[in-house]
Amino acid sequence: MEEISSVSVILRRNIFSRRTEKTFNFTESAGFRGKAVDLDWIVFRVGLLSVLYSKYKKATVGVMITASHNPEPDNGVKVVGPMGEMMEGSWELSATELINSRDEDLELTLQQTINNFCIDATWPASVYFARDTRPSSPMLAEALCKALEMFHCTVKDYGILSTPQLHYMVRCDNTHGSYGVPTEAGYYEKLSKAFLAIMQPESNKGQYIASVMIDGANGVGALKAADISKYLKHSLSMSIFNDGSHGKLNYKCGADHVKVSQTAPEGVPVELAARCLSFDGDADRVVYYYIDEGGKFSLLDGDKIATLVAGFLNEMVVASGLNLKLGVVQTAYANGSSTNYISNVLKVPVSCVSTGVKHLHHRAADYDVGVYFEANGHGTVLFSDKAFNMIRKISNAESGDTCQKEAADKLLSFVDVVNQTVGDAISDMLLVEAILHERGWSIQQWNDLYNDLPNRQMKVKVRERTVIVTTDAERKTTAPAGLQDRIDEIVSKYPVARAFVRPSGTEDIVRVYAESDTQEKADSLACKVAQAVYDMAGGDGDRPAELC
Ligand code: 16G
Ligand code: MG
Repeated sequence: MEEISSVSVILRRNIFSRRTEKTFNFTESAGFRGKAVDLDWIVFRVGLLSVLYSKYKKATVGVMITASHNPEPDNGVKVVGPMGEMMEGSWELSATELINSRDEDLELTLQQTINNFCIDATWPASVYFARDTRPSSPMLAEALCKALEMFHCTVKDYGILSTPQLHYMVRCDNTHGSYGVPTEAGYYEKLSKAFLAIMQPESNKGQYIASVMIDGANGVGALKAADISKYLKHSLSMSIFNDGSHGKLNYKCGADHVKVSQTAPEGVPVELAARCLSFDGDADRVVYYYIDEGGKFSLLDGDKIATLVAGFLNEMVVASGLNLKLGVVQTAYANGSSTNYISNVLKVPVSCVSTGVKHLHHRAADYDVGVYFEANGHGTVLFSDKAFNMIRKISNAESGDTCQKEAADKLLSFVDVVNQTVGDAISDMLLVEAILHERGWSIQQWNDLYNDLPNRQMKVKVRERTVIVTTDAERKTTAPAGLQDRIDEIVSKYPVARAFVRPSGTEDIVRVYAESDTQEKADSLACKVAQAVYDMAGGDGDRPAELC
């Protein structure tokens, strides 16, 4: 590929040359993240990577510039596969090598990637990209463009989009429109048409059917929620707060802040019993919450959404007379009560996989209807082609059971409300609202389905977090030696308790999760496990005891 030699020319001019000795890891879930000021050369290299990935896949791929829920000075970049999925696992090593190769070796590393993956270099690459609202994102988008320009590939710059919107665009292009139209209007029209078919606002004499208060995390989700609201007529009234007009991105607001702190965000005048929700910085996560009459804050996280969605869809599948395998996929962070509820009340199969969207997405694809959610609010539903075709057949049948046909018609609308490419705060919000409407439930009734076990998350700073090695979908550790026994011993002293630790994929820390029957016990358990990690895995800085 002769274009590869122009890469060296650029680097010789010291533009986008590697500026640090530090090694960057391609985290399997998040691509590359770091301080935005250090990232232009990384984004340039990810641009090169995306071109090769597109040639390898012989399809359009996407590049998203965002650091999601991380603070505003951070940024990041990730590659989106042709159907909106994460990049293949087999490419992670090459991605890491490409980013870490010295400038003088970059040409060779690119060539090796081409050889390793038997890439047809003549295939015309196609890369779609977008960015979130961070001030550093335009500068990084320029670095990306510089890489793409060298390869004469088809490039589409969508400007500012939510992460799931970009995933949607890429899939639309590769399915030649059958998934939807690859424009923002196409996205809003698809989702809103399906939502309106369920909500039928025309029957409500000009009154709003449902209303929500949205914390936009001062990010892209606030802008896009305002955009889609124009398509939703009187089906949903949205009051949007933290819209980026003054506050800082993700600062004391947003889905991650609310989930981790288990408190309402700043900037949202949470009203009694009102349905409130928070998006994260790139709008691929959503969590709900409300304040009850006793003034208590209740959080409805990804687990609550998963149970709501799985329970409803399961009933609809049965009502359509279809024999489809529906299952839920969670991670170790799923609250024990939710797993219990799914298995024992809904009687739906549930699997547990490692943290990170790609693991959940992959496992969900094993089901005809796969519902996956991380407790942090990231998730979606996958309908297999088989499921879609069977639902459509019942819906299109000229004769047959009218109740089954009605259920199938409705299910088809639900299929279109969902962004199946990846978790999508806006689409998930519409999904939840549609189900609550169908059920006639308030947020409190939804919350009352089961009670979460009190839980606590903590972070422990260690010298080298990779000394922690996990197994069994991160629920147990195999290294350092003795740590798991110590955790088991601690956990055994608490009632209905569970705890696990894992190295973060996005921060230089070890995460601790604990749950028990009271908040005090969950806090105390988390603290004891954190201390064990600190003592046995090379703690650095403040001992967790000081934080407890
Ligand atoms: C990333 C992942 C998210 C995961 C989180 C865990 C994607 C798109 N995002 O944000 O799924 O929950 O990392 O972060 O895969 P942690 O490893 O720092 O706990
Ligand atoms: Mg996100």
